[in-house]
Amino acid sequence: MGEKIKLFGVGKDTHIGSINNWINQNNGMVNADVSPFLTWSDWSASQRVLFVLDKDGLLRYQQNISGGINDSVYNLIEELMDEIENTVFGDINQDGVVNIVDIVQTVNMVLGTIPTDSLADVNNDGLVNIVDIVSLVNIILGNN
Ligand SMILES: [Ca+2]
Ligand SMILES: [Ca+2]
Repeated sequence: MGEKIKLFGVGKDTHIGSINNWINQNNGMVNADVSPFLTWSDWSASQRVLFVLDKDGLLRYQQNISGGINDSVYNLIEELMDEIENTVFGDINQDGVVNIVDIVQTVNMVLGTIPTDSLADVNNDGLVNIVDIVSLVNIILGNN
């Protein structure tokens, strides 16, 4: 499995000269949003806003941290890590077991008959395809 937590910053490219201020002298990953700052606009961002997304990419928290980071963020991050730990690898329909139903659901995603879910990207390559179906079969057969 990949990293549990990813942190990255987004700033306006017109302020790239202040990148040391963005990342506070560390090697944090940043993305410079170019004019007309569509990412910035899409997220209704302003300076120093922290967004926390869950493993499904859903926004779980948003706060301006100019005055510091609220303690509840740390609790939320622990909760989100627990959600990841409690996820059964290959359990596409999230019923707690990996079986033929998960394969059928993934086949339907590959065929385009149901929307793709990132859970079905079993080998974590960004695609849901036959390789993930093979990976599921191997999980069920205990060959992984
Ligand atoms: Ca399942
Ligand atoms: Ca995949």
